[in-house]
Amino acid sequence: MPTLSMTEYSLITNVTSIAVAAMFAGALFFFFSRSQVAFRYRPALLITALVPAIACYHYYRIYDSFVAAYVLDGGQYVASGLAFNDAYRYADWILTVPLLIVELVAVLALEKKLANSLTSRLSIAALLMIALGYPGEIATDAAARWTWWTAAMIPFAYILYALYTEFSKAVSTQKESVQRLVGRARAIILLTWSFYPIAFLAPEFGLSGGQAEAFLQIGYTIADITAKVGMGLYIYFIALEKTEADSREQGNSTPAALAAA
Ligand SMILES: *C/C=C(C)/C=C/C=C(C)/C=C/C1=C(C)CCCC1(C)C
Repeated sequence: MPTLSMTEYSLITNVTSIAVAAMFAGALFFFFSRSQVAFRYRPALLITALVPAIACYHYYRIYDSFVAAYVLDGGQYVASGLAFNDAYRYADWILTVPLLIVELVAVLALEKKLANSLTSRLSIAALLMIALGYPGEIATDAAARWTWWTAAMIPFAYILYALYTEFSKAVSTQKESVQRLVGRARAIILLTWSFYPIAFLAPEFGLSGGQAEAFLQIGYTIADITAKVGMGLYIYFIALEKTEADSREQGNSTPAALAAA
């Protein structure tokens, strides 16, 4: 573990601590908002709640593991000898990244065959992407890091490609307001998910020591909050919008009828 300045250490611990709170709040919010949407969209919101719930647990472990890995020594934070367990992050991603795909497909209530095919192909690609990234994350030599990075970029490119081609076709039959919201949810995926492979390469671009550590930990954490809670909000908006549209089609207008539709 690289030596950290007081500022680097407190930035990392504060941001990971905020992540515990944000993930907890997101999980509660999405869980209880299920009652506002029609039955067919509730499984999507349940998954949307599970993602930050899983991440809340892992951020609690990340925070603890990080604090234990350092001791204050002469105005600086130096390695305590206890290892910081980076695997919590990857354990979290391997569960939550496929679930993020599942929630996005589920909320669209697409035709079953298409939904199953999109979900299975994209979540397998997500699993592969994380599994191939991990050996690179823990490797110390540049050649190994670049090799695993390149391997993980293939399923990553496939996911983005499918989201911008097949997925567009799949949502083209939906209401315009829904298409717009789906477009924003997809933009969140493109922007936040692209941050990870870039941050991963920070050491290759000359960042080192405490600076690289702070950049990576803070960057991953902010991207995680946006990709899970920020994206979750769009899933919630899509579910609300579709509930309203479905119910208008059926001629209902009271809020109770909307939620029961
Ligand atoms: C909530 C957590 C999310 C959305 C995590 C997403 C992670 C990625 C998109 C990671 C991608 C990577 C590559 C494309 C190559 C290098 C290795 C990774 C795993 C950092």
